[in-house]
Amino acid sequence: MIRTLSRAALAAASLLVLAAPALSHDGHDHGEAGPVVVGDLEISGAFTRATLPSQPAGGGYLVITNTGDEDDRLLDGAASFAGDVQVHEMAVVNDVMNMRELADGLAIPAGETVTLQPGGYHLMFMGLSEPLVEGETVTVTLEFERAGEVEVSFAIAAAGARGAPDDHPAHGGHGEHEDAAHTH
Ligand SMILES: [Cu+2]
Repeated sequence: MIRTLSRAALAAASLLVLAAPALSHDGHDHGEAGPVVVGDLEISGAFTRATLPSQPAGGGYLVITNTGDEDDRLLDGAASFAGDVQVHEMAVVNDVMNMRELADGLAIPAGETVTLQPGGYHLMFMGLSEPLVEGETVTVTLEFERAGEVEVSFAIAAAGARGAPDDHPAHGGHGEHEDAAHTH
């Protein structure tokens, strides 16, 4: 297909300026990558959180802006440090906030910004092969329906970083915790 690349590039460039300072945390910024542009998508603020050796899964968080005229969709992901990467949402089931996989992916509507964050939509790194260590970075390949595949660097923040109220490295037992609730 033919795209108006110059227009997309201009739009992406202006967004980069706006998005760059949007996220900050306690110092360990040295490994954090800048915004990534793929097709009409601009991806920024990607981070995950340090895990305990006993933690089977970790959450991934990022901001995705669709600067184009066509809807896109985050379908899937892959990472060398995890057995699987899934797209999850939080949902209330039987009065309990829990998470579930979005089998059809997550819509990234044209002209809109979708934020994956603690307590909301997020990536789930299933079957961690090693603990995630604060201050390091990991690379995750994301697959979008239209924009295709893109590699994104995720900064590893402290366990419980960025203020999610239910966010602490528990070992399970209460369903609201997205990092501990997985058994599959
Ligand atoms: Cu999850």
